[in-house]
Amino acid sequence: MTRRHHLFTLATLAAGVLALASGAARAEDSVKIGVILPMTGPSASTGRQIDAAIKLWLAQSGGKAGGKKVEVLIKDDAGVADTTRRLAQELVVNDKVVALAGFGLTPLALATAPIATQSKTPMVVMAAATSIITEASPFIVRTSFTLPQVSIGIAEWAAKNKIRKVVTLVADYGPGNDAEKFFSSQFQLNGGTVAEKLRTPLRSPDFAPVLQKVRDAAPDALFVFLPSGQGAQFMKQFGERGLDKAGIKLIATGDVTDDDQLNDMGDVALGVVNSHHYSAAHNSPANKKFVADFQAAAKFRPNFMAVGGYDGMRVIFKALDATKGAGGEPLLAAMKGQLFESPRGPVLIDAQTRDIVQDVYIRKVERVNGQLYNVEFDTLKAVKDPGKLK
Ligand code: VNL
Repeated sequence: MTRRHHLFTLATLAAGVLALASGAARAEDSVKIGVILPMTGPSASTGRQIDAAIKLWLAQSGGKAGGKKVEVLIKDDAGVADTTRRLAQELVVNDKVVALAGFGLTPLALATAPIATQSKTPMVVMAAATSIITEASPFIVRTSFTLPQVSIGIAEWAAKNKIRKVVTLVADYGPGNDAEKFFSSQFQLNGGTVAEKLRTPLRSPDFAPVLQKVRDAAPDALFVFLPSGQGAQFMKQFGERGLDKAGIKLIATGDVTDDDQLNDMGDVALGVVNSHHYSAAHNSPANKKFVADFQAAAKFRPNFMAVGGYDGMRVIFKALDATKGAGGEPLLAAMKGQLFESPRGPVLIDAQTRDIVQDVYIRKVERVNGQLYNVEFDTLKAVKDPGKLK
């Protein structure tokens, strides 16, 4: 080797070392959050809503927390649990994310829970709502809601409003089981009768046969829980089969009269009384600003999924502020006990259960300035998940 060649090699090496060092410095100045959502498939509206909410949060916060730049990696699991688990594994091992977030359906959250536990990665559930989820890993924090939490209010309202006999109809999986169980026991406790408990499959449900059974049973009301995205199709068939005209009142959780689809449901939705934790019509300055900013950016109305995503980002960012960007157990600890005003109203991340405590509203679908909204008319304050009071 010539002397000149030696010098050249040394210079190249030195440049390489420098580049590596500055690369490391850059990496230390940023943290990553891994978000897994159903961006395609039957629950794509949930992915679209949460994705838009995350982008709004990033724009408003400047994308920085704990003095670091926050990079959000969004992955599509198409609503398939095996894919969610694989993506979570990759995000933890390869991308070294400080937190996992998203989870559009209960089975997707449950499939990921062991990865959060093993890797000690905080996992923020922004959508899925079966009570048991937070017990699947001590690293899970929830910013959505639970079905027991929102099903009890409508059961009490029904019992107080001359509804004596009810048929229930739920999607046949975790959140549907929760809704059926907690609605029924609360309604029966208040003197009501549940004549029949009907279920439809999570995938490609056909509502015609169950609606015929409802017609035959002739209850005062039909109580319904279906996951976000199925409400419009259900409502259409409820109207087409003339159940509204047959004097069967429709009551539901707010998943059915979802703000994502409500405005296109037409007159059949008018007057439907339901209970939930968020309405785009919630009357507070914080919500008015949220809805205006969201609509300006995304060009559609935010629903309860968007608020779960927006608040989830807030919880992660405030925790990163507290840990100066560190992850693991300190980040989890900084999420517990957070208390703040959400667009939905006041919320608390319960330090013991890691689940959300929030107001639940009784609402009625009304036309406001030519658009359909869930108009809140009663409030149950600071409701804890009744699924955990066993
Ligand atoms: C779940 C619960 C999903 C409520 C939903 O929509 C919903 C779930 C996709 O836990 O799977 O509205």
